Amino acid sequence: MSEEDDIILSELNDEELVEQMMDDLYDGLKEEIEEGVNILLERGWTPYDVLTKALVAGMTIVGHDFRDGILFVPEVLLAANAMKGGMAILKPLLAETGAPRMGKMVIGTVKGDIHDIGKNLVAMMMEGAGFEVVDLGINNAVEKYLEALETEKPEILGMSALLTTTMPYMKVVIDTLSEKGIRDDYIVLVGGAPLNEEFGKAIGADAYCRDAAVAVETAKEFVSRRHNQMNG
Ligand code: B1M
Repeated sequence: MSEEDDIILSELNDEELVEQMMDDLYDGLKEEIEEGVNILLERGWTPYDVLTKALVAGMTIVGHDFRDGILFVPEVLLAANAMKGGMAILKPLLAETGAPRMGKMVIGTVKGDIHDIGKNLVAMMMEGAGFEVVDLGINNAVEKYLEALETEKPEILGMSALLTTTMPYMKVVIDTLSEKGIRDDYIVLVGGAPLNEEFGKAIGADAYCRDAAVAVETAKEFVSRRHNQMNG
């Protein structure tokens, strides 16, 4: 039995446990991540803190080593799978706030891009804040967005891209909305690690959202602004 096997997560203090969870996420150990999430929740951590301080922080380390060629796709997929295990526990808790209905959002990762963890997080947090969310998943062509906008009639369109090669596709979607004369019917929010504020502006989005919390705040702000405009 290796030393690793001897670690009993519940016996670690919070700091040690979070560090161990980062190692476990790195190693793609889904069950251990699920156990760690449950322990932190039992200790009174808020779901949001567990999400950001343990899971997202752990995934950032994975991202760095992926970039530097220390980790490869199979390992990162395992880490992503472990992260999703933890997120599945947190999802109902984040959605349980009983917040009044704020509005509706259609969200999806753009064509050519299969990264979905950040998008899923945004969807979870939006639901937690009282938004109804229609998640189109990954690899969405402009037609998919248009179809969903027509059938779901949301206030907000959210798009996610994690690759420098796929982020320009957001402009394709926004330009198509403009060509059809429906651009201003929606609040268009964009996000993803390689984006920035300048890019959001350049492609004609209403706002770039750095993270899920900012997405929620921005969505609330734009929706209330729009309601005020309609009432005034
Ligand atoms: Co990929 N990958 N990946 N990957 N991957 C990155 C993005 C990369 C930066 C890694 C690196 O080199 N450091 C790099 C992109 C480089 C670039 O374009 N400049 C990269 C690459 C190169 C690739 C492949 C090309 C690798 C290959 O095959 N050679 C390939 C591409 C596949 C494709 O999409 N066509 C690939 C594949 C994969 C996996 C499948 C192995 C896996 C994805 C699993 C999954 O998502 N189900 C994966 C992962 C996990 C990553 C990293 C390590 C982590 C991404 C993540 O989940 N982060 C990533 C490194 C990194 O980003 N540092 C990397 C955690 C998540 C919570 O953060 O997604 O940024 P994030 O979301 C945040 C905000 O950005 C924001 O809020 C979220 C929550 O706070 N946000 C939004 C995101 N979307 C939003 C939408 C909004 C608002 C806010 O709408 C309103």
